[in-house]
Amino acid sequence: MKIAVNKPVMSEQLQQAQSLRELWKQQGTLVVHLVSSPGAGKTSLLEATARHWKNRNSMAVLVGDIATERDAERLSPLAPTQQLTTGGACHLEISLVRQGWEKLPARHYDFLFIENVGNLVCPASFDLGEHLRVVLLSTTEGDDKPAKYPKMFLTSQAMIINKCDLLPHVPFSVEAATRDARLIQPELAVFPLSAWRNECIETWCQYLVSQRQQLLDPDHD
Ligand SMILES: Nc1nc2c(ncn2[C@@H]2O[C@H](COP(=O)(O)OP(=O)(O)OP(=O)(O)O)[C@@H](O)[C@H]2O)c(=O)[nH]1
Ligand SMILES: [Mg+2]
Repeated sequence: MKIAVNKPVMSEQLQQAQSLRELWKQQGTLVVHLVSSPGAGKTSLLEATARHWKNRNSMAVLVGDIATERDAERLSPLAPTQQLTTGGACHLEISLVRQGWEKLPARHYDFLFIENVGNLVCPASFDLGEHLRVVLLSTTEGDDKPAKYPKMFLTSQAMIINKCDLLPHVPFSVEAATRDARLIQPELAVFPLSAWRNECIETWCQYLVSQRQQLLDPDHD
């Protein structure tokens, strides 16, 4: 028996992600999904971003981890934060993101950050309703990672190269990592910085502001 399929079958998860993406846009929120291997500096980048903005832009954070609430404890003094504990799963899914978002104290933020579980593989396959996916690579991981984990770089719009304060001490070429990543994703915006030393955080924050402006007003220059 043949079954005629006249429209693409979209998974329930993808539909949920798309409708949340649209809702968040209508509310004026740019949703940024941060992915990286464990320890690349996702939470440190969010701490630096919140400190840079202080209260100039409102932001909230949903932070995913396999166990513990440690990242939420770090971020809560700086911004409304919900910890999403996956209980063993190596990535976040949209249902958990939605539950966390519903527990935030307010519905409207300029920026909502989702920090995924540290993992350069599985999170690449899950749409969390974000408008912008940002992959972090740190200088201690080796500049070969974009070529070895291409899907994460292919599905991202920006790449942070973190821990640049360590460049004098580690064999890492920003040029090689950027070249390999752009072979996979030519449109990738690249931000070398140091979250710990607070270096080049302003450039990253300006990029976020311009991305939000573009989302809300695509005709704006
Ligand atoms: N030297 C240096 N260390 C950094 C920098 N950013 C983060 N670190 C350190 O790297 C370690 C991991 O940073 P986190 O911000 O916890 O990294 P993460 O990606 O959130 O880690 P997971 O949530 O466990 O995946 C911490 O010891 C930070 O102090 C940086 O720019 N330079
Ligand atoms: Mg973290």
